[in-house]
Amino acid sequence: MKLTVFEKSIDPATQSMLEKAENEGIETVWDRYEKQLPQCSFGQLGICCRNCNMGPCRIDPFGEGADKGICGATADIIVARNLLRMIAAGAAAHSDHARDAVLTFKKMSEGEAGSYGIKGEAKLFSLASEYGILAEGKSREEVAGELANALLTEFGKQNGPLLCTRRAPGSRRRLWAELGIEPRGIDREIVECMHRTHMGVDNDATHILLHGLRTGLSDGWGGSMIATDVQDILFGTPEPKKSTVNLGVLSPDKVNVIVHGHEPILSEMIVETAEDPELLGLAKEKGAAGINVAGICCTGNETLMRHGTPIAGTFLQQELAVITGAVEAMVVDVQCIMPSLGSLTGCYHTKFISTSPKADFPGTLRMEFHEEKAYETAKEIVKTAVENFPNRNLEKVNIPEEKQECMVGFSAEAILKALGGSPAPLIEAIAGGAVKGIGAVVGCNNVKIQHNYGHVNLVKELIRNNVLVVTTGCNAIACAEAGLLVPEAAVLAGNGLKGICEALDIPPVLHMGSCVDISRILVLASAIANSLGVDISDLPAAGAAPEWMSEKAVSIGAYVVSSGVFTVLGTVPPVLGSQAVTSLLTKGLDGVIGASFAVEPDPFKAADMMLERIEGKRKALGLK
Ligand code: XCC
Ligand code: SF4
Repeated sequence: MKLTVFEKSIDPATQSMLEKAENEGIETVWDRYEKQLPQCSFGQLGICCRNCNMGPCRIDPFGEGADKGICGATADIIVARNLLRMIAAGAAAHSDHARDAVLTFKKMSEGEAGSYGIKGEAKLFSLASEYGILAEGKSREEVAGELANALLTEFGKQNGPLLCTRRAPGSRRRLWAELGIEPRGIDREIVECMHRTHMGVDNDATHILLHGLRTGLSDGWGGSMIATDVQDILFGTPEPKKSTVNLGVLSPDKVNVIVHGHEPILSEMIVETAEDPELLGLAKEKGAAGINVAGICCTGNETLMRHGTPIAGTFLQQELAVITGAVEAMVVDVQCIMPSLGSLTGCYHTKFISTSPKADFPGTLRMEFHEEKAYETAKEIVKTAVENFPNRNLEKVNIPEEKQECMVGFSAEAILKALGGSPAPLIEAIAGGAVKGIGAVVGCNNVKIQHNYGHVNLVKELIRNNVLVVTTGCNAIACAEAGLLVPEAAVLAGNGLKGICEALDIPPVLHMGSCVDISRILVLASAIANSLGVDISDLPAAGAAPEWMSEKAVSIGAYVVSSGVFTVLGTVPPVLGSQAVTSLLTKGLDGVIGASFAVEPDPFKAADMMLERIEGKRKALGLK
């Protein structure tokens, strides 16, 4: 099977770079995908186990061969354990990111993170009071220090519940408590996943999955929420602003520096140093017209939301950015960074710079990033990029024209502000039927789905049916590329939603940030539910991850559903090898926590499922 560039992506910029790659004989993620086909069906079904060295074991899905592992583990047990390990990895990724943000915050409060400060003072004080810290008579730094310690405690706590869960409606919290899935400590839940899945520990699928929900909750209402909060204090809470996206944001005559990964701790500093007069002078000396910083994946979303820094692309466009031949430095931290970038950058002049003490890749220039010398290191990194500018091979340069305007920066705070201070106008619009409900559409790209096809069509279908969409992560970037994040996109919305967007001058699709910022969606949903006096599961809302691929997305799915939001997955998780697990996830959960998963690769059908759920919730609330 050989896919054409048009089958690989719906995005013209992506298609043209894929053509360039073919012409230059450069391998991309799609080529490697084709070489993996057909993919292992034991893996796809989730029925292979390597959790001990009597194995590996696999279950015969046709019921002819082995129906148990050597220890006696059934397909149900193996599938559930494998899923729990995915949740653990995803929750760990988000929460360890959060831990680093808090540690930076703590160092900042002690005056040991020179270049960082407090840009979100209001958030500092509101969070401090939420954590019971008295601010009176204390300096900002003292309050920050106490808050940092309180936040760090959330990671190592033995007994819950995590304090952020107090933001959830009371009925939801009581349900979690009754089910015994209130998250206790962030690290504790993740460690317990590893313990339970060790050979011969937890061997009941339902029991295993309930802990999966608890671990997910420790991410959504713990790690991710803390990451968002602390980053807002350090860098400011996002507010609406304009920017541009897609590969066309790369500059033909400026030094292009790409920040890729997830932690704004790094990308914030890079953005700042790009305005350093000394570096700008050096750029001029090297024949460049300036320094252009552009993002990829969620670290890009972070700087986009706070500074309007342009975004060069989604997860599946990371290699294509290098293939433009116009990138002087690809600077990465953690998560979603393809190790292929090492050999790929070797084919161009691009410097591949890894910065995280935790993450290295083949072929990188290592420039480890530490808070104490953040500005200096960032400056060194950008200087390396500037000095690389003369090595750009003009014959290899081809930057796609496509770049799209977008309006971003819709934190929960910004949305409430746009509504005039309370969710009341939105609730009225929902009650009156102008807005049918809210769709949260998030998540990655996945080569198994035509790039951006799932994202863009699902979202278009929702807004056409008067569902206001909130988005984060790569879905947000995909929507931006398709021109859905501008107020003018209201013409694609149904009449009711269109009227609201025009009145408020907002897009029908609101960019709420990076993947850890799905916590902002939880906060917004709670604010709406609380002001109606209902549970989140009563709201006319539904979620989707049309092209998800990462383990983080599995953790997200676990906490979104546990928070009461029906969620449609566009790619099939590796669970179909167990009837019991599949039916629990897609049906059984509904009776337990008021929401469940569905799997539907076709975005139009997925939209229908979400609309049906939204209609059902409207009816239950007595809305027409
Ligand atoms: Fe990664 Fe967050 Fe997925 Fe995009 S969406 S591919 S996780 S960057 Ni979260
Ligand atoms: Fe096989 Fe059981 Fe060991 Fe898994 S834990 S590898 S099923 S013996």
